[in-house]
Amino acid sequence: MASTAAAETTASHPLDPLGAAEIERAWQIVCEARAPGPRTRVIFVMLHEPAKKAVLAHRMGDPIERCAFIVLVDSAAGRTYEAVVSLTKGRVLSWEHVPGVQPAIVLDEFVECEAAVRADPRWQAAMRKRGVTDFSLTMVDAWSAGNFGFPQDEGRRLVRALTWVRGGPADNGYARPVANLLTVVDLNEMTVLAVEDGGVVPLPPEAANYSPAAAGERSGLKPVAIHQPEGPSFTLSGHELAWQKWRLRIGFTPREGLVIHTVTYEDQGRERPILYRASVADMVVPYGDPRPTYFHRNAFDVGEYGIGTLANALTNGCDCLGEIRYLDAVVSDSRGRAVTLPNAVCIHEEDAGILWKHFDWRLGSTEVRRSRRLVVSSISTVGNYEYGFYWYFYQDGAIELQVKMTGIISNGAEPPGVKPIWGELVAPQVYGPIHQHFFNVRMDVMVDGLDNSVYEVNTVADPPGPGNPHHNAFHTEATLLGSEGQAQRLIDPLAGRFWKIVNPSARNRLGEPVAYKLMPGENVRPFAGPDAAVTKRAAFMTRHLWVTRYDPRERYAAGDYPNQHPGGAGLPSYVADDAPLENTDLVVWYTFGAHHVVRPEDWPVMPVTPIGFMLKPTGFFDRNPALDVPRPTPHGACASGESACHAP
Ligand SMILES: [Cu+2]
Repeated sequence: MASTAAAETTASHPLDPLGAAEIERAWQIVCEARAPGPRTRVIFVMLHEPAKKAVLAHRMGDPIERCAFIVLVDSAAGRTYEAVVSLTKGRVLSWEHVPGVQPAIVLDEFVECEAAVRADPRWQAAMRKRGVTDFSLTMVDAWSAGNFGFPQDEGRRLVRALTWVRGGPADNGYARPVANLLTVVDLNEMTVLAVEDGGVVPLPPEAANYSPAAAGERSGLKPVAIHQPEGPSFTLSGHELAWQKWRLRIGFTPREGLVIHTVTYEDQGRERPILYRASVADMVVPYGDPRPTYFHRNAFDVGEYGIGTLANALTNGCDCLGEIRYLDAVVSDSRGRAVTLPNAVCIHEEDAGILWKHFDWRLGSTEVRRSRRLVVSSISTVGNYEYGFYWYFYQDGAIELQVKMTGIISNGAEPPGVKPIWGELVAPQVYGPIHQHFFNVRMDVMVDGLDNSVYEVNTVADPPGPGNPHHNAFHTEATLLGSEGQAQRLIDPLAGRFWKIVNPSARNRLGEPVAYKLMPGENVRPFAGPDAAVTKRAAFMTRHLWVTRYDPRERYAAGDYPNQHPGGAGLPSYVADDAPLENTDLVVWYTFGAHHVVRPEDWPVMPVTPIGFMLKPTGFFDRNPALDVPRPTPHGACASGESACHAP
C-alpha cells in the first residue's frame, strides 16, 4: 500500500547518509505497510545505496530516489527481517524474512541486559558471595555469544555477560573484574538463562583511576596553538569534501561508521578516480585464554555491535586540534526514532612533517616543502575499548588508514600470586589476556576507472651467474592475481611484498598501466587454531589480502550477520565461485592485525596504539604530483632567498 507523503529529504547527492526525517519516515512506512509487532527492535536504518553506475552518472541537480535499508528483529517471534523502503515513492520495495540469523546487538539491549542481570537472584547470590552488596556499583557488559555449537544456544538471541565492580560511584568501572562469573542472557526474552559461577576470586585491591585527581598532573607543558587565521584549506559542502586536488564524499552507516566515497585526485585538469567506496567492513578481537569466562571473547565490533552507533561526540582541542569542521551522524534507536550523534566525524588538516627536500650543496640552494594532510576521523567506544578511525589524504596522492586503539583492556582478576600463561598481569590481581585485533577494510577501487587488475609484487634476488657476477642483483616480479582463488594472500615483508591495483587500459607517459599500490603496515597472523569457532566465523583474518569481483551484495568481510553465525559467511563465500579478476570491476579487501601482548603500561587506560596501511600512487602520476606545493613560509631568521630553510 503506497503511502501518500514522501519524506523530507535534504540530500543533494545519492550517497548522502539518511537524515533524521528520512530515518523516521522510513520506519513509519514500514509500520504502516507491515505492522511489526510491539516487541520489534529496529537494528539498523541506513541508506540503501543506489547502483554504482547510477551514482557515477549523477550530476548535481539530477533527481534522486532515496531508499532506506532496514534490519529489524521481532523479539516475540525471534525472527529477523530486512526491508528496503523507497522514501521517494513512500512504499516498501522489499520485505524479507532472513531465517536463522541474529543481527547486531543494539544499545537498548545492552542497557536492558544489564538491568535483567542485576535483578537476577542467582547473579545477586554470586555477587554476595564475593562481598558485593551494592549492585548499583556493578557493570554488566553484554559480550556477543559467539557460536560454539552448544545445543542450548540454538535459535536463541544470546549474550554472555561479564561483570565488574566500581570501587566508588565515579571510579574506573573496569578496575575490579569479577572473575569466574559468566551470565548467559536471552535478549529476545530479556531473561537470564544461566549464571555460571566457577568460584570466588578476590576482587583486585586497587581503584585504577586516571583522572587528574587520581593520577596527578605533570608541569612544564607550554601551549601549542594551531593558527589557521584564514580558515582551513578544505571546503566542506554537505558531505562533499575538497582539499588540495582531492575530492571525496563522507558517508556514515550505523554498522561501519565512517565511509569514504568517490575519491578523486585532480591531475592536470582531470579528476581521476581512485576509490568508489571504502570502509572498515568488519573486525574481530580473538582472545587467547581458553578458560570459561575468556574463551568466548571474540567481539566483531562492526558486525555484532554496529560501531557507527557507538561514535563519540568529538571535541576541538581534545580529539582534534586546529580549524575543525564536524559532521553529525544520524542513526536510529531500537524504536525507529532518529538519534543524532553530534560531531561524530571530525575533518581537519594537519602538518605532517616534510613532504620533500633537496639541498644542492654546490649551489647552496634548498627546496623543501611541508606536508599537510587532510584528516577525516571518527572514534567509537565499544564497552571498554576505544577505536579511532583516521583516513589521511596527502598532497602526494597517498591515502592512509590508521586505526588508533585506546581505552581499557578487557581483563580479569587472578588470586594474589597467580600469573596465568595466556596473558600478563597489569596491576596487582588484574590480568589482561593476550589477544589480537583484526580489521578488514573493504575498498571498492576504481583506479582511473572501474575495470582494474591486481598484481602481487615480490622482490627476488637474482641467482649468481654470468648475468649476476657480483651477486648483488635483485629485481621485482609481478604476478597477476587472476581469480578470487589466487587472490587470497599473506603479507611477506621479507620479500618487500605489496599489491598493485592497475588499470590495464590507462597508461602513463612511460607506457605502463597506471596503478596504486597497497602497502601493508604492521600485521600478524591469527593464532586461534583452524578449527576454532572464531577462525571459521572470521575467516577474513586468515588472509591479509582478498580480491573479489564486484557484487553489490558483498559488503561485509564476515557476512551480513556475523552475530552467532556458525561460520563460512562473508569472504569465503564471496570467493567460492573463484570468479576471474582481470580487467574487471573488483573489490580489494585488506586484513590487518594488531597483536596485543598486554603491558602494565596499558593500565589503567592504554596509550594509543596505531595500526594501518597506505595506498600509494605507483605510476599513476607522471612524476611527483606534489612538486607544485608552495614553499613554506619560514619563521625566524631564514626568511628569504633560495636557501630560506637551510641553516648552514
Ligand atoms: Cu588490545
